[in-house]
Amino acid sequence: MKLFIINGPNLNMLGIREPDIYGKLTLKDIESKIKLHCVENHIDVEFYQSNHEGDIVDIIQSAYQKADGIIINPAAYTHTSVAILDALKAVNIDTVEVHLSDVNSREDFRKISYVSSFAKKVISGKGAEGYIEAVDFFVK
Ligand code: CA2
Repeated sequence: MKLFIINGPNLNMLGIREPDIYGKLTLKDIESKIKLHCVENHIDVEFYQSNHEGDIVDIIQSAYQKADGIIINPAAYTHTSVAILDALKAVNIDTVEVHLSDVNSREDFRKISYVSSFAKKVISGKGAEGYIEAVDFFVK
């Protein structure tokens, strides 16, 4: 079992600002937690982060015939990107969408997700634990 974990724009700034919304952990801290959980469950994992929509499309395409699952936090592109949705549909790999914050209790524009129409599961508002729950989707 191989998983791609993909994080979108500004998530490289985690732990630096807005800890009240996104928590105190840096992206590296979160990736370390996920890695440990994957090792314990004999899962091979690769981490990606990009601030650029086209790069995220390229990463998703590179998962074709390589990954068994994708865990993605598309960040702001969640609410805008048909390109990311189309890339996920093109590779047709089981996908779990994760958000650190509870997007449904924030601004109305955050309630719209293009990716959700393809994702097998959406996890929102559980902080870093959301990524662990997403890995467990592929374990069980
Ligand atoms: O809750 C989430 O995980 C989001 O995907 C995070 C995105 C936001 O646009 C989505 O609506 C919900 C924003 C990530 C921004 O990350 C920051 C990190 C540190 C400081 C400021 C922003």
